[in-house]
Amino acid sequence: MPHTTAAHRRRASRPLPLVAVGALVAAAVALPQLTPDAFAATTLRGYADGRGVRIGAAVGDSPLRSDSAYTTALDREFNSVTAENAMKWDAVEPSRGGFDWAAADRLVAHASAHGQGVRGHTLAWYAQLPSWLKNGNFSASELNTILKSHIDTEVGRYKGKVYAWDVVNETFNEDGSMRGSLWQDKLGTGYIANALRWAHAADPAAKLYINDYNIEADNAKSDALYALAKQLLADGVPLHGIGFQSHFVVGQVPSTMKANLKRFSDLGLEVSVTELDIRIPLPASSDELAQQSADYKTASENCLGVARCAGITVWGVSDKYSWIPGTFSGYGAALPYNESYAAKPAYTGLSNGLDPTA
Ligand code: 9MR
Repeated sequence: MPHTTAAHRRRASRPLPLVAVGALVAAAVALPQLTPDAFAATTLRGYADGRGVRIGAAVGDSPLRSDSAYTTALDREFNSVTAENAMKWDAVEPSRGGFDWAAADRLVAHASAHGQGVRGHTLAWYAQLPSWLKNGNFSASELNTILKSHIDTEVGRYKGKVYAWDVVNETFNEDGSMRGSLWQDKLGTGYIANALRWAHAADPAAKLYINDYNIEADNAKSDALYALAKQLLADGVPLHGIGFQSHFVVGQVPSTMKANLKRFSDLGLEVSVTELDIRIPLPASSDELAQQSADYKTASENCLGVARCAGITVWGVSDKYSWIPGTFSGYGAALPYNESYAAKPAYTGLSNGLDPTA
């Protein structure tokens, strides 16, 4: 998607009236083709296109296949998608060397049909590992081979179709120490540089990210990530971006978020909000929904106000399928659409965050 050119920005920020569009399409073979990203400026993706950034949503395979209200909202509003689960290790390589691409391919095909980019999620993570891998008791050298082969195969398969990969996910504890995981415990911190190098070799054009939660504020965890990122860059490792998941509680967008994202951007790295949702204790009051709207605006502006912000992804489209109630008992209502696909105040907050004139 040509989302950064000045010509594109001009085209997308001033959409033609429908009558004029019709006349153009009828009259002109030689005029530039209308592209799928020329969406009404008043949709989220219209605003994002106008700014040359991504507005994404995490997509579940089940609603993608079965819920047309879901796909209607997804395709109207978002110019980027992330596989909520379909590209994780347990989904893709359920047995050693035995790959199942069905759900991941479905999402990539859907994205391509709807003018959406794909964020790849995720390659080296402690969770959602298949049991053959978790319980295999592999030596360090075997594990190294297994990780390389998984990355070669998955990144290679989607070469040119995934614009950014969360290569490494959730690798720190809250106090900034390295989190124990299959990879960390057996391979040491060096697995991170290796994973990034292997991913880069498999798709040199994809932007490669380290992604984590509770790193939005300036704190011990983000300090540790900052030090690691700086070291990786000094070592010439192909790290291109930091993903700030941004799973927030209503009223608690960290006050240091923008300055914190800026320090990573100042290293020359892209910054992206990758999993934004803002949970509310249920039932949500109208005051809380209004606060959530303000929080969506603040969180998106905290990224978009930083030079190298590449975009914002929300972790789901509607409250109907959000992971929040299943994990945080008593909380929910975290996304821009409610369970019946009515836009909530949060939608307006996000939209205003993307609209440079709001
Ligand atoms: O939303 C995902 C949920 O459907 C899965 O059950 C869960 C399993 O770990 O993972 C969720 O997505 C996580 C993401 O991959 C990484 N950051 C935290 C997200 C929420 O748990």
